[in-house]
Amino acid sequence: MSATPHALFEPARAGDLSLANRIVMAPLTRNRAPGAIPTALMAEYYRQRASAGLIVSEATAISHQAQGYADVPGLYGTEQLDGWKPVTQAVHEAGGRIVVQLWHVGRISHHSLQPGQQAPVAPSALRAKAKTVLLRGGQPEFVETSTPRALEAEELPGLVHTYQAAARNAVQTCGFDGVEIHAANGYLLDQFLKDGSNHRRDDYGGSVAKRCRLTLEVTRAIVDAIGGGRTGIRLSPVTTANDAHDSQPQALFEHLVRELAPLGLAYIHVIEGATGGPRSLDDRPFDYEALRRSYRLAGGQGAWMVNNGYDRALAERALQDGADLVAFGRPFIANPDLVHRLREGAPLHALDAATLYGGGARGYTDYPALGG
Ligand code: 8OZ
Repeated sequence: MSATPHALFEPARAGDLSLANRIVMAPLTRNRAPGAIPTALMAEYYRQRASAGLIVSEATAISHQAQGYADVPGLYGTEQLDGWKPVTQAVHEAGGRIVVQLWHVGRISHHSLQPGQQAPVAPSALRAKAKTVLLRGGQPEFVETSTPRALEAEELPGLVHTYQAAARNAVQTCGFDGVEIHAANGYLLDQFLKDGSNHRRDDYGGSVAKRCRLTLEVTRAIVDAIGGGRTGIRLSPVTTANDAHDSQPQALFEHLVRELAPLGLAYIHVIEGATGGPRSLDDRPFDYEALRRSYRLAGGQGAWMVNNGYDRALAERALQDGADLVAFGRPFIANPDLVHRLREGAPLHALDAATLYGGGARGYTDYPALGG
């Protein structure tokens, strides 16, 4: 399956989804949903970027407890569900595809964002050496995360059900083409996967198999509700984000993808290296090819989506080396027509870091398309 140099711009499949090209807009947190309700401005933002083969929405909280940042959207209240409808409609009208990223932050939260101002939840009561973002007078403010409480084993079936309900609502009510399970970047599922954050002694901690259990239960429940062909998952084996750490990531993630293989997922989305940072880390080596091989040898047929610091040349090489889809993050912020620009070899606009998190149209929907 050797890809041609132009494969990036050719149609592809990811499970049930037919994509116009192999360029994916990665999930990007933008904090522009006051009250967790998606806005008309968000519909415009995503519509502008609909020439991506697939858009993965910004991380979206599956419950109030899942919230960890100011003004990020949710998928649990009627107004939130209604707010997403114009977003998916806008992307579809522009010929695009969009899945929603299902998010529970776990311990990466602040008690002021939690129901009843309570402690955030986590596999174990270990505070992350990490910050979250509150908004003060509309300006982002970085604050230390709060100390979490450990989830009781009896709470976990309800949590799985919450993920499942969000997935069902996403597809049936909001019109999303599918969902991406956020199991990366040091959030709840990644906290359960990795032994730096999971010190449990029950069936959800200890061995690799037990630490994978919650992520697999969530994935199976979602597959039961909406089908594997509409379900993707995002993993970050060695990211440094949010104090994530595991002593043996290769064994952990190879086990996980082998267990995911029979579920018929649309895609596996892998962040290579440190999220938004270096693609390889001397002190956290990882063999991504071996990971993909483990998945394929176990019968996994989902699209293999790679992410982190890609440009066109690197993306084409990745496709030749066996990846199916390439996710671009920050370049999509300042270049709504990124697909066109990559195809033409046109220069890319630089993003304005000051308008990344929070605010309105400035630095959000006012980046120009070429000739537009
Ligand atoms: C940047 C700021 C806040 C959240 C992630 C959802 O890293 C995020 C995120 C990124 O996955």
